[in-house]
This record gives sequence, C-alpha cells and structure tokens, in this order.
Amino acid sequence: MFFQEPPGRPDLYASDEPLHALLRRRLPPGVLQEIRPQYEALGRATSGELWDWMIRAEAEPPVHVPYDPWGRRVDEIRTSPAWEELRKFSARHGLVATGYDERLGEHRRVAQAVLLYLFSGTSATYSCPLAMTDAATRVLLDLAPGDLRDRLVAGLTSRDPDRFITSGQWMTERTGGSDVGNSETIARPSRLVGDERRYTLHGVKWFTSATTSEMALTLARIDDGGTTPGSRGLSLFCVEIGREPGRGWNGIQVNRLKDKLGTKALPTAELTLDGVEATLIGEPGRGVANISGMLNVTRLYNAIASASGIRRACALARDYATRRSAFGARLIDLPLHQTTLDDMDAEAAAVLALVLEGAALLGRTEAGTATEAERRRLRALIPIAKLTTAKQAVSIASEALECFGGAGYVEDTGMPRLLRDAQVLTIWEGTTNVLSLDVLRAEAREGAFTALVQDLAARAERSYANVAPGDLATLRAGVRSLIAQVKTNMSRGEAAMQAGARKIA
Ligand code: MFK
Ligand code: FAD
Repeated sequence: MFFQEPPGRPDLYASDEPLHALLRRRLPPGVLQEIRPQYEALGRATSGELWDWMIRAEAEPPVHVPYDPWGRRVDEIRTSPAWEELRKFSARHGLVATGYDERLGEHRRVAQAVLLYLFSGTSATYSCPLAMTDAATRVLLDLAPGDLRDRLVAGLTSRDPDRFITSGQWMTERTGGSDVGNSETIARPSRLVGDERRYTLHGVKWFTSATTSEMALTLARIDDGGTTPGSRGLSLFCVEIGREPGRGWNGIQVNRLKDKLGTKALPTAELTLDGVEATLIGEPGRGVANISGMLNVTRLYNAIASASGIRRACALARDYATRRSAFGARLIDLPLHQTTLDDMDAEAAAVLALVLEGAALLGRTEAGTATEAERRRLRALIPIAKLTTAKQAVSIASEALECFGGAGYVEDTGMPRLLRDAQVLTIWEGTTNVLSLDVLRAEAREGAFTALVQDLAARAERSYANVAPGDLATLRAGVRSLIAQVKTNMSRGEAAMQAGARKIA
C-alpha cells in the first residue's frame, strides 16, 4: 500500500546558497566569522525546536479570561508555553539586541536582519512583537525623556530572557487604521514625575497585537480644555502596562481577542483605555511624525518576514519535490516543475537582496555613516520593499501550496498556514495603497523615489558594463521612462496623481 512521505524540515541556513553569497558581499569577513555560528544555530533551530514551538503555539492559540472565578475583572491573556519559549529564544539570540550592538557599527542592521530572516518564518509570527519592540526602542532612544528611556530600553534590548520585555504599537482605532488622524482617544494632563509629563488616556484601540507586552507606544489627542482635530492634534505616548497577577491591568480593559484568518498564535486584542497613565514622548501635536520612526523599523521587519516566509515556502516545496512522484519521475525531475521551483527560488533570492539593501541603509543611517542620498533612498525603499515583498509573499505562498497539490489545501499538512500568515503582511503596517501614496509624498518632499531609481540605474550600468550594448541601451531607456513617468504623475492634479500611485511604487 502506498503512503506519501511527508516533506522534511529543511535547515533554512545551511541550504540557502543565495544567502551565503549575499552575506559574503554584505558583511566584512571578521563580522561574518563572529556571527556565523549564530546563523548556524538558528538554521538548526528552524528544523528543530523552532519548528516544534511554531506548531504548538499555533495549536494552542491565546485565550482571553475576562473574570476570575469570583467575578473580579482580571483580563488575563493565556498564551501557549511555546509562545513563551519563542520569547526566551528571541532574547537569548539577541534578535532585537543585535540591531543596537554598537560593536557592529553600520553592519548591525544587516547582521540582525539575517537573524530575523532565519527566525521569522518559523516563529508563529513572534516576529510581530519583536518588530514593535525594536521600533519602540528606536523611538525611545531618539525622543523619550531620559528617565523613561533608561527605565525601558535596557529591557527591550536585553539578551537575558528574565529581563527582556516587549512593546506593542497601538495606532489603529475603529475610525481608521490608515487615516489615524481620525483617532478619538483623549489624553488628559495628570502629573509631572521627574522629567516625565504624565497624562491619562481614554479611548478604544481596535487592533493591538502583542497584547501581552509590558509597554506600548500609542497616539492620543491632548485635551487641555480643548482639542485640535486631525493628525496634527495627535501626540505620542508611552504606556507602561503594569499588570498585577489576578488584579487586571492598570486602567486597561481587554474587550476581546480578534478571531483572525491567520497569525493564530499572536494575541491581537481590542482594548478600552479607561484612564491608563501614559508618558508624553516628544512634542505635543507631533505624534504622527514621531511614530513614523517606529513605522520605518516595523515596515522593514515586515519585508524581512515576507522574505522569510517566501524562503520557507520555497524550501518546503523543493524538499517535497524530491519525495513525490508523478508520471514515472520525481517532481524535481519533471522539467516544468523544475522551472516552477527555480522561478520561485529566483524570486526568493531577489526579495532577500532587496531586504538586505534596506537593512544596510538603515544600519548606515543609524550609525551616522549614511550620505544624504542614501538617507533619501532609504525613505523610498522602506515602503516600496514592504509593499512589493508582501504581495510576493502571498503569491509565492499560493504557488507553494499548489506544489503540494491537494495536500497543500489540507489543514494538518501545515501548508495552508503559509498562505494565511502571508496575507496579513499586505495589510498591517500600511496597506499597499497607503504605502504607494507614502512613496509619492516622499518623492514630492525630498526626491526620495528619484534618488532610489538613479542609484539602481547606476548599479545596473556597472553590472551591465560587460554585456551587449543593446541591453545597456534598453536599460537606460527604461530608467528614463520610469523617471519621466514619475514626473508626469507628480505634475498631474491630486486625484490623477493618487490614482497612479500604485503603478509607480
Ligand atoms: C512580521 C513583522 C511585521 C511587523 C508587525 C507589526 C504588527 C502590526 C502593527 C500595526 O499594523 S501598527 C499600525 C500601523 N499603521 C500604519 O502603518 C498607518 C498607515 N497609515 C499611514 O502610514 C499614513 O500615511 C499616515 C498615518 C502616516 C498618514 O497620516 P497623516 O496625518 O496624513 O500624515 P502626514 O501629514 O502624511 O504626515 C505627518 C508627518 O509625519 C509629516 O511630517 P511633518 O509634520 O514634519 O511634515 C510626514 O513627513 C511624517 N511621516 C509620515 N509618514 C512617514 C513620515 N516620516 C517618515 N516616514 C514615514 N513613513
Ligand atoms: P482602512 O484604512 O479602512 O483601509 C481600507 C481600504 O482602503 C484598504 O484597501 C486601503 O488600502 C484603502 N485606503 C485607505 N486609505 C486610502 C487612500 N488614501 N487611498 C487609497 N486607498 C486607501 N494596528 C495597530 O495599530 N497595532 C497593532 O498591533 C495591529 N495589529 C494588527 C494585527 C492584525 C492581524 C491585523 C489584520 C491588523 C492589525 N493592525 C494593528 C491594524 C492595521 O494596521 C490596520 O488594519 C491597517 O493599517 C489598515 O487600517 P484599516 O483596517 O482601518 O483599513
């Protein structure tokens, strides 16, 4: 009797040739030599404990317990022990800390991006709390009052599981997630504690992932006798959640957990803030501009998660093709299936290269070694990388399911999860449309898109130098046409400009 052999658990570092080549180009030999054992350990974990925790965390999704047996409001969120293992693993491997390791200089973000690339796709979306934790660290370091910064950053960047804390990012309200300027949450002045201006927050946050985090950054409208409407009326706040076991959360009520298509292990809740104390970060009224420092980090994490999910899907599809036969041959030996897998792998390698370019530019910007042109390129690259890789993550996950035939559509093969978890990457942290408009704004403000295209063209010219002159001419014409297209789009009326944004980005 025939039984199909299931796919194996590929080691996602050892088998990733394009990654090895990119690492040799992206990291100096000394840095690579030092960090390689960590990559090897993560690779082994992707076919070992990470895999087990991912399966278990997904099988034991979070549960909201609103009341204790005696009727007291407790709002406990119970997560799987595997979710806690993922937290500890993240701390031990310095998945956030590496991004702030000054010894790595401008290479810190590339070194970290590879760790995250190896981790994310097998993390049951634990990469989400990590993204927000890293991004909150960036904002606190740049903008927070000294006492608050000192109190929190050490925990956010700790490699010690007992000290490591995570952060949430509460922006979305019922009135709008893209248009946060409609937010209704109010901040009332409360007291001064050292150099911290404290307020109490009152409102509802409609999507809050990583709800078990110890802190969150959020937006609210200061009411000091009146409020300013729109996004210019929003300020940025840090909430230290301060749960006491069995006694609920300090001024926060969990209304319910969301029942989602994917990201099943990730607790995403609706919260009512009923007088929770929070500290003002940065200038009042600069909330959206101030939280955008956070968005730029989380959007890069999103692109890394896309690259990681794509890689995992490709590796599984290729592995399965060595075990499944049709028409008298293994799938891997059927010419058209081979082409299908090769095309997927090529796209995976391109996505990884794009993501590492973003990480390199971020590392240089944060280390203070980026040129002005590089800073502008980063401004355009982040939304473009986020939106394109997210779409690729969905299409490749879909292709990978198809590579498993009917088994790809069957829940307990684990394959449908790939597609469900990819879909969110296009939605959170700015939808495709919103990010396309962001690219146009960055172009109008600082010529960011043009800087990016010109750099790509210069690089392509260098690498085309030895190929046929006809190819070079085609490349130059393509670049000229792209820049002309942007200029034409920017010079049309507002409505036409917006309508064309996706074609540009
Ligand atoms: C797996 C790992 C992945 C990560 C997991 C994360 C889990 C999920 C978490 C979330 O989804 S959190 C919610 C994410 N929400 C968003 O991404 C909001 C999407 N909407 C936008 O991005 C809108 O474009 C925006 C809210 C920014 C528009 O609001 P406004 O009020 O129309 O803003 P405006 O006027 O464009 O910009 C206000 C200021 O911010 C300007 O600065 P100035 O005041 O100095 O002129 C802008 O230049 C600045 N700004 C906006 N976007 C920026 C930016 N600066 C730098 N970079 C940006 N991206
Ligand atoms: P809307 O803004 O209503 O968008 C609806 C549609 O309109 C989209 O197609 C959008 O592209 C389009 N659109 C909007 N504006 C424009 C425009 N100007 N031009 C053209 N098209 C436009 N948020 C948080 O703050 N914290 C979290 O932790 C968090 N976790 C999440 C977890 C999950 C699993 C999910 C699914 C979402 C989470 N979100 C979180 C919310 C997420 O960031 C928002 O859902 C997202 O930003 C979109 O906002 P919205 O849902 O209000 O959609």
